[in-house]
Amino acid sequence: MNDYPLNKAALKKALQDMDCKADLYFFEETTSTFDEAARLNTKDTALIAAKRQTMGRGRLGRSWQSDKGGIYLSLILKPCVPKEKLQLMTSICAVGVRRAIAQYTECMIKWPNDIVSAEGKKLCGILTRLDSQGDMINVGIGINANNEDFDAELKYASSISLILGRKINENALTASLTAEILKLCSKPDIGKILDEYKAGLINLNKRVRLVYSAGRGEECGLCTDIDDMGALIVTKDDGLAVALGSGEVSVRGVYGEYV
Ligand code: BT5
Repeated sequence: MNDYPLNKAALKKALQDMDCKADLYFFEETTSTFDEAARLNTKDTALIAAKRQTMGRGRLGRSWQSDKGGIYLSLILKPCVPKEKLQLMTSICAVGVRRAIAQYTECMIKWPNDIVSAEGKKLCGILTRLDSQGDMINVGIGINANNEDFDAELKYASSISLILGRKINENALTASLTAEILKLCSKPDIGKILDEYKAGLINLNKRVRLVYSAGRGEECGLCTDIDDMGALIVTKDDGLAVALGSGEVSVRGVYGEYV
C-alpha cells in the first residue's frame, strides 16, 4: 500500500519492470515540470515527475491545478514525426495515455489533448512543447489519479480514484503511460495511431460548440472527423467544413457543457 503514492524508488522500479529507458528526475514539489525541463535541457529521453506543482500550466495561458494525489510529469523525447507534423505528437501521446488510464477505468479522448471519463469528466490534460533548441519535445501530462477534490470552478474535473472509489498505484500508472508512449514513438504507424485516436474520440459525430481563442467568438457545428495532422474536422452550421488546429479553438458541448 505504501508504494501507491508517487515516490522515486517505486517509480524507478516500475519503469525498470516495464523496460522503460528514460532518465528519471523526481520532485516532491516544483513550480512546473516545464521549468525543471528548461533547467535540465537534456537531449536524452527523460521523465520528470512531480507530486505537486505550484504553477502548473495548461494551453493558451491557462493554469493546471496540481494538488496532492495527482501525477504531474514531463516526458522528454526526440520527436518521432517529421518537423512539419509535430502537432501529431499530442495525438500520439493522447493514445498512449488513454491506453494506460483504460487499464483502470473507461475513458475517451476529448480533442485535442484531454482524457475524459465515460461521463465526460476531465481526468488528464496533455500539453506538448518543443525545447528552446527545437530538437526535443516535452510532453507535459497532468493526471488526476488520486485527487480527492478540486477547486469549485473545475466543474468538469474528476479523478480515477473518485470514479473507482479506491486509490490507485501512481507509480504503476506513470510507468505504464511512459511505456505506452515510448512504444508508440519507437515505430510510429501514424495511420493506425490516428485510427485508434478516432475510435477513442468522444467528440466524433457530436454537435460541438467551437470557442475561438482570444475572444474571437463561438460557432456550432457537427464534428465529423480528424485529418492526417490531427486537426478536428467540423461542418459548421453555416455549411462550411473546417479543419481546426489546437492553438486556435477549444471545443465544448453545444450548451456550454464540457463535451
Ligand atoms: C491542459 O490544458 O489540459 C494541459 C494540462 C497539462 C498539465 C501538465 S502537468 C505537467 C506539465 N507541467 C505543467 O505545468 N503542465 C503540464 P488546457 O486544455 O488548457 O486545460 C486547462 C483547463 O483545464 C483549465 O483552464 C481548467 O479549466 C481545467 N483544469 C485545470 N486543472 C485541472 C485539473 N487538475 N483537472 C481537470 N481540469 C483542470
